[in-house]
Amino acid sequence: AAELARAAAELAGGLIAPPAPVRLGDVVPAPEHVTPDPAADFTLTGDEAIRVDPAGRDVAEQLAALLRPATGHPLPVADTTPGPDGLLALTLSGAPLDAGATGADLGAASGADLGAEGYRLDVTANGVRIVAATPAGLFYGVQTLRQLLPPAVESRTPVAARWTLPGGSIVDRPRYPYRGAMLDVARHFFPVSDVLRVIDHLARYKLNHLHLHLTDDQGWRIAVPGWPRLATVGGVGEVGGGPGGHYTADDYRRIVRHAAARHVTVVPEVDLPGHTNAALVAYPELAPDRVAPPPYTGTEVGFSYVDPASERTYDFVADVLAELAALTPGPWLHIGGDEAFKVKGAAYTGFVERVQAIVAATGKTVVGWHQIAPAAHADGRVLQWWGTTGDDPVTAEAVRRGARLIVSPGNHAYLDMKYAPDTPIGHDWAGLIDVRKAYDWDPGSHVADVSAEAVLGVEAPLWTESVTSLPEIEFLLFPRLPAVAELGWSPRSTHDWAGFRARLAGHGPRWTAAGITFHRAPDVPWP
Ligand code: TNX
Repeated sequence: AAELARAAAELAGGLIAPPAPVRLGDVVPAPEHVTPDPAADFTLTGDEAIRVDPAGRDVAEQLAALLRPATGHPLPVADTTPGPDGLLALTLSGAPLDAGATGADLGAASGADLGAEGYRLDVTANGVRIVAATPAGLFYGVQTLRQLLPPAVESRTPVAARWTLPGGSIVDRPRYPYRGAMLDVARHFFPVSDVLRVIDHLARYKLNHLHLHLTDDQGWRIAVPGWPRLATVGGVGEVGGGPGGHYTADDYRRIVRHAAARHVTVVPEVDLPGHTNAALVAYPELAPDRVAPPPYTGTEVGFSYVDPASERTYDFVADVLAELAALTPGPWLHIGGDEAFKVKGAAYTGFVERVQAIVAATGKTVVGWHQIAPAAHADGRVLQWWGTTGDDPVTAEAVRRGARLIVSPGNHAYLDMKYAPDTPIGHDWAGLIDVRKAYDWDPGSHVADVSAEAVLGVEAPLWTESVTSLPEIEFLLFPRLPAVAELGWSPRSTHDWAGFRARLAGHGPRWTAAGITFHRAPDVPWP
């Protein structure tokens, strides 16, 4: 039928246009307000320029770079001036909208109301306009615009298609300020190019934090001045005995720059005091017995630790965190703290409290896995909760003392869990996580006795004991990452499994066109 409609339209010289193939509400994460206007579909002619306020120029260039390959349109980027018909406009601030632009909610459209990350997108018969208070908001509007075009827009080579957008207005802003994913580059090492591609995947779904798990028993992946053997010795090897590797300061800066250009903040993690075998191989002076252990290529946890009773350990921690702070423009330093089974009681809390003070001295804010909860509160500190029961009195008590929470339930948000018993890679210690399980929970009320206001956001961690390549990363991310992204972005009122799986289904062809590997999960009605 679509084929026929297109043929008819062509015969009529474009006078009888078929409706847009995508509906305005078919966006993931679900927008806050969607007001379709089917009479206002807009089809790119190829003659459009992208007009933008100078401060939004980078976003306009990104939009052009997204659209040019598949459409073959030149899409020059020009400064904002009241343009001719058929324009794509990116507008910063709360400039008044065109009278009668479209439907409802004009009151919510000013830049100020949209907050730091919100946007308004209007598709009218005359063109497309995105309004936001910040470049980040424009960037998220562009991610939405991209989803309103046919899936072939994701092709990197020219496609003959009608590039029609559905008419109407979207007014949108995130539920949480922290929306993240974690990549474990320690159990298996991944080159910079893979990390950059993961950042692209995050940005597509409006996630704004990439947590890098940089160190573990199997490898130390970041160069540290004054401690060269961490990278050159500790960086060698990985689970299963592969070569491993590490990032130089320049590699790490490339990651940070690529992320920043997509409004993603990098959160570096150095896992302490446990998960440190690779550091001990490189510097046995940090080991409790001062003896270098053999390199570790297995998948057990909880056996290694740096000596919490040695001052040398704190020199090491201070140097490592100072380097990460210097390389990291974002506000967070993650100190791990999980599964340090051999550092107990006061030795553990005393260690964590000293490390929290070291982080504070760098000017950054400390994040740790929820095991650090029993340590004293530190200004602004954030706990990352990864339990599986939703009930954790020790974490709840730390929140009452002032901590905020990133919610990463092992049985909903862990991307390394298998989808089903026959999933070829992944774990099942926290259960099987199909798409519905990844989607059907509420970060705002998940952890008992933690108030909704204490929740900073959500994160989906990918541990990589069983993951060795970019296609395997993508297979575990898609389609569950968009599910967690929607929990982080969309208002709770939009939560609806039936609606979500239908919207998500439309993304399969987008991933195929973009060359992204994904799991054809049976609980999603793929076209
Ligand atoms: C637990 S969750 C870990 C990791 C493992 C993961 C495997 C957490 C903070 N620690 O060390 O990689 O399980 O799923």
